[in-house]
Amino acid sequence: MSKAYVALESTVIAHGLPWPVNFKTALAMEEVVKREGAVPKTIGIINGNIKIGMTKDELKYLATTENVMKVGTAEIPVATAMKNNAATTVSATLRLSAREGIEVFATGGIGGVHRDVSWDVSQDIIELSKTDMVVVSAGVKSILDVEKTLEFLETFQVTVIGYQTDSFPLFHCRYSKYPLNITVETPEDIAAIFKEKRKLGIEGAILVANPIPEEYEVPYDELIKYVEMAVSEAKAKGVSGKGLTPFLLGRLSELSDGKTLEANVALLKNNASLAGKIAKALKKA
Ligand code: PSU
Ligand code: MN
Repeated sequence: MSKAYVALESTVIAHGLPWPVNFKTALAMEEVVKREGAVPKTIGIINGNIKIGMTKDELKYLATTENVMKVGTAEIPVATAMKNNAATTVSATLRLSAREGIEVFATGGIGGVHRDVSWDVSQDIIELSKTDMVVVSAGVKSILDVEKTLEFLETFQVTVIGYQTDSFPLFHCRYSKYPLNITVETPEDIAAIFKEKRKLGIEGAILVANPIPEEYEVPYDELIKYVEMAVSEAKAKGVSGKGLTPFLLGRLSELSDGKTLEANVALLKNNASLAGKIAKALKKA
């Protein structure tokens, strides 16, 4: 591929953010990527058709339509065969965009190991271990069991790199008590590491952990209080499976009076910006 492309996912639009913030953020992320001189491609499935890049109307359709499936890689063929509308998670977006030769992808935070449930581990991690891509995230969502998620990433040989930080960022806040082994300072360094990984035939993604801009972060202690409340509510209500992450993100926003929602939008744009820079750097060297 000759242009510097950046893939964007659609689960955050259909299930991660409320209307109209979802639609506005989808457009804003594309704008940010363009401003960096790269080309955004938001991935989704409409009436069974895989979209690599969506029109404004298609983005609006996914942002407003009821009964949009949330698909990981495992459910992609179901959505296409059944002619469904589907939003792609990190795993599905990785798989579909890599097929098109795209090398950089911006999301908010990857899925991982959930807290306080017997077993809920996202497909995202397995896909990251298999598919070549630079994935820019603001770390792991604060609603997850961060320690277990980091260990899973390690087990599955995902290269995790902090961007200008040596502490693993927690999505809504910049720091956690978990240190990172690897830190880089520039988009060019990330591009160089990705190229080397490809050259050596080491498959899988590089997960770039990019902390939320300081002015938007929610203080750790406050955040954890909301997370614990939301997780225990989910447990009491029996929320599980694909509905769990959207439920928790929604409750955090209510409990924090919209602070976590504002933070989520800010980190998404910040990740789109870094992804654009990395995509450009990959084309230069
Ligand atoms: N980033 C956000 N909001 C989101 C997500 C990422 O800012 O909603 C989505 C991604 O699509 C990710 C999914 O793959 O959350 C994780 O879902 P689960 O925990 O069910 O695997
Ligand atoms: Mn899950």
